[in-house]
Amino acid sequence: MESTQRATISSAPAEAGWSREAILELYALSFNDLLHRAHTVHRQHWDANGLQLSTLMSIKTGGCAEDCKYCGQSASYTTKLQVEKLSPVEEVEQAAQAAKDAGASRFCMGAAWRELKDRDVPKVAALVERVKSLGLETCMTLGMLKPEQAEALREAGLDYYNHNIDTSEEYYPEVISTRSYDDRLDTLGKARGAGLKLCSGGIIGMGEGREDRAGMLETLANMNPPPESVPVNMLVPVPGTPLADTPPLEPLELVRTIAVARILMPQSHLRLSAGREALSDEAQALCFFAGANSVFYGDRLLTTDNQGASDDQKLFASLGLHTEPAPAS
Ligand code: SAM
Ligand code: DTB
Ligand code: SF4
Repeated sequence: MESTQRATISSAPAEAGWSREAILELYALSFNDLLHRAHTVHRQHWDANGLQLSTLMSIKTGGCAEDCKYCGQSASYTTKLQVEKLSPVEEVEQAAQAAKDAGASRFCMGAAWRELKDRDVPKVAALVERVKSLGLETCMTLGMLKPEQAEALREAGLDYYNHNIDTSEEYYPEVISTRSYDDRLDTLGKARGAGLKLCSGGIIGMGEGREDRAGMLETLANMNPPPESVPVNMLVPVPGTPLADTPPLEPLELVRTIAVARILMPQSHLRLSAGREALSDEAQALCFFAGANSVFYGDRLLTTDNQGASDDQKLFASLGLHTEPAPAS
C-alpha cells in the first residue's frame, strides 16, 4: 500500500508541476511516512536545527477597506481595535533595533491598507531604508502594489514583499469579497517583477476543507519559483469578526500541512506563523520536525498576542534549536 502511494507521488515530475491529486495523496500518507519523508527533504536542504526569526510590527493599524472575514483590522467589522495612523520613522527604528537585539534577523512591517497609495511611497521607503541600515532583512505587507511602487520599495532596500493567497482559489470568495484571487497573484507578479523576494502563504482553520489546504499549497508550489518564504498561519479568532467562532483546527492537520508544504517547496523558508499561542510545545516541536524553520518572534503579531519571547527561548533551548543570523548584505 505504502509503496504504491510512494510510486505515484514520486512520479510527479517537478517540471510538470504538482497536481491537486498528488498533493492530496501526500496528505493521506500515514503520519509516520509523511513526517519521515518531509524531514528527509528538510535535512537535504536545511540545517535541521536552524530557525529563522522574524519580528512583526503593525505600522498602520485598522480601518481597512477590505472585508477579510478573519481580520480584526477590517472597517467592515466592529472590534475593540484602536485605529492608528502610519507610525513615525523613529518609533519603527526603535522597534526594529529591539527586535534585532532580541535575536530576530528579519523585521516585517504590516499596514492595514487595501493598496499602497503613491503619497505614502516615500514614507514607507524611508522606513525600509532605516530598518535595513540596522543590518536586518526587511519585509513589508502593504496590500496591492503597482509596478513602479514595487520598484521604489526594492530601491529603498526592501528584501521581501508579503502578500498571502490565504486559501484555495475556490474557497477564496467565502472569505473575502472585496478582491479576487487573481488580484493577489497579480500583485505577487509585480513584486517578483521588481526583483523582490516573495513571502506568501495563507491561513488554515477558517472552516475550509483539506481540499482547499491542498489547493493553496498547489498554487504556491507551482509558482516559478515558489515564494522564498511561506507563512502558514492558524486562524487567530478575533472577537467581532465573522470567523470569531470557527472551531479550532486539529493541530495534527497543521503538522500535516507543514510536512506537505516542505515536500512541495524544499527550498523555501517555511514559517509556523500566527496561532502558536494556541499550540502545545509538543505540537510546535512536531511542526519543526516536519520542516518548519521560521517563526514570528516577539510578544505581539500585528494586533494580537504571540507566544512570548521568553517562552520561545525556553522552547528553542529545550529542542536544541539555534537561530539564523541575518545574512551579511
Ligand atoms: N493588508 C495587507 C494584506 O492583507 O495583504 C497586509 C496585512 S494582513 C493583516 C497580513 C496577513 O495576515 C493576511 O494576509 C492574513 O493571511 C494574515 N492574518 C490576518 N488576520 C489573521 C488572523 N486573525 N489569523 C491568522 N492570520 C491572519
Ligand atoms: C503572515 O502570514 N502572518 C502575519 C504576517 N504575515 C503579516 C500576520 C498575522 C496576523 C495575525 C493577526 C493579528 O495579529 O492581527
Ligand atoms: Fe485589510 Fe489585510 Fe486585514 Fe484584509 S487582512 S482586512 S487587507 S489588513
